[in-house]
Amino acid sequence: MEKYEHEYNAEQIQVLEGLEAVRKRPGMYIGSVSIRGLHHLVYEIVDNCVDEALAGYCTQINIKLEPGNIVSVEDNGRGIPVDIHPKTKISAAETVYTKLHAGGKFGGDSGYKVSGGLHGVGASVVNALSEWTEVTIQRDGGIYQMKFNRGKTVESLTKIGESNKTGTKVRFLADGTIFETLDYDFDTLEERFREIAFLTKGLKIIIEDLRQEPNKKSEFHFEGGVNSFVEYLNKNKEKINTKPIYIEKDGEVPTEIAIQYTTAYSENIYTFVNNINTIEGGTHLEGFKRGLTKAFNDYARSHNILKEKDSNLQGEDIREGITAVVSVKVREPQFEGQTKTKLGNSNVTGIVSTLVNDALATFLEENPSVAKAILEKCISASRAREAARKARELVRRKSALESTTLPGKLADCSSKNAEECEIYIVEGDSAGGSAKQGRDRKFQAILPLWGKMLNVEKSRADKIYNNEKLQPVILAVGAGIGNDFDITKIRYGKVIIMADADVDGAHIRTLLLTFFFRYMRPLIENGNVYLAQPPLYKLSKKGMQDIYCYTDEDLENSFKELAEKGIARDSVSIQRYKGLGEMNPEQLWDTTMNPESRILIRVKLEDAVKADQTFTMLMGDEIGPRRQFIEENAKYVRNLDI
Ligand code: 28F
Repeated sequence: MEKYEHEYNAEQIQVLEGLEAVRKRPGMYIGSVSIRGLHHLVYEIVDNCVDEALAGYCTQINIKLEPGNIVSVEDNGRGIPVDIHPKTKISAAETVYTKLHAGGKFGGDSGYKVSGGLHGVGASVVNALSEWTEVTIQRDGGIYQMKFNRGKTVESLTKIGESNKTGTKVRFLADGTIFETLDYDFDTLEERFREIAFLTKGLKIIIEDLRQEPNKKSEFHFEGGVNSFVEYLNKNKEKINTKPIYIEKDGEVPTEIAIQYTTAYSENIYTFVNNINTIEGGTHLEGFKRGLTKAFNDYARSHNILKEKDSNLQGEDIREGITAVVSVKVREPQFEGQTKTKLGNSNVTGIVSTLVNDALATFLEENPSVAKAILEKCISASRAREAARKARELVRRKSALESTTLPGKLADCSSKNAEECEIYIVEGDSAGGSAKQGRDRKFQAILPLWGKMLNVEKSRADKIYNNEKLQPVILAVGAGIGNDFDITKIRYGKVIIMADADVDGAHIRTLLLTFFFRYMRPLIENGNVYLAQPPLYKLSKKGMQDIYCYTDEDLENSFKELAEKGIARDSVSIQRYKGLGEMNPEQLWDTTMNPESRILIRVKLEDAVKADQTFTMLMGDEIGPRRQFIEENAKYVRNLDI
């Protein structure tokens, strides 16, 4: 320990050790030191502003990305208290910035902290991981400021002026020796702040990117709260109830819910606890589903829509086509699950289900035409489910008769070790033929697709089971679909879509991705889905080894390299590949299938909200947005991140 630190009192030394721990193992506090961890710093600071908004004192947050990757966050709340703590002899504000978990300590009992990131570690962690931090507070008639370097106080809180306003402003430069990058992604931050604004009714959030010209600026302010969120999610869908059903209640577990049915078949329920997206669901989601199922069944019974002989509608029937946002505030949330995004607090289930049941019962009584429209859809969903069950059984029985569960067109691999196995899904028989001959049959299986295209956005499960194009895919992957999908049963570690680099290829790619997204989502979440990347060009010249180019940029670079070797552009012949079928088996192996030399793009699911919107738009009815998307994204297919 350095000498001067002995001059501080014991408590102070502990503080310094605390923040040293953060710098030693940053991943423990912010997850990682990648761009995700970097963004986490911003979220931690903004969360403190949101807490102040939830307490009822802050109406606006301004976030700026300044040149040099400095982040500035400002709120118009009460300002962090500046009075001196009698025990530590330092100001409350400095304590918040230098004491590990100061936020958490003030939480729970005092009830102050309800918002907060996954790690909920607060401002001191941001301070510890920043080259410098500067905090300016307006409060009690004054302007106060303090400064830190890598978590250590450089200037204690000092009054630097007078002011009759209140608020807190923090500027920091993340530590470049800790983070892999300091290059914040505006779109990612913007998306998160939009979400926070939806979840915090009335709060205005402004984010600006001043790092380059032209500057960017987005402003989010939703008086409708989660209602506006649901309208945003459904903006490209055809609605059944034009105005979302809104449920709100304060109390032990403050809850805000919006529900809107669409004519689509998928179920989109987004749940949040203290503004954190609980991707794995949990007790609040259970409560919501329970209340929803009960309210609709009770209404259907009492209005004789379900007759005495009819069995109850099942939850999944009632959730067909639903878009809902469920936001709860829980004082001491217990997060469980693989990614700690599943709410565990067991009292929440009953509270939410009672609220949803009561509120919906009232709503349905008061809005009989909406009730009727939704129930009609539920009933036809229930019939379709029954048909799907029969179709599924038929598929099972048929495959049992054929004594193999595998489709006839599949050229399977010899290995049975799913981890090393790959399946190439190929459109067209000629490309399928080349792929079959070119592959390494030990671990590579080929499934050529044929038959009529089905738009899964517009079809229910029974049609999908029976579709001649998708059925072989389901059987080959071997893990079922929908609620029955079981990722532990997949027969291949890599599911690779191989399609031409043209419009038809893009179509089949989109169709299959939509299918995987809607019916085998864990496959995407788990990172098992890939896109093969066939070359666009071949350069050849007598006596020179052929060069394959995968993009136009690749092509230009190759020409440059050749020029350096004294080979002129017009002395080489360029072949532009229009389809996979133009390649012979060896070429296909060398360029697209050989693990040593191929390029595979792994399909990631970073943001389910975005993916849902994209698929709805790409496969849905509205033509305008689709055309716009294709025009905007045509050039960027290489970085496909759904
Ligand atoms: C740009 C970042 O951090 N804003 C904050 C407050 C307001 C209070 C507070 C914060 C409670 C007991 C410490 C004020 N007056 N923006 C921010 N605004 N923290 S952080 O209190 C924190 C603890 O002492 C605040 C009365 N109660 C709370």
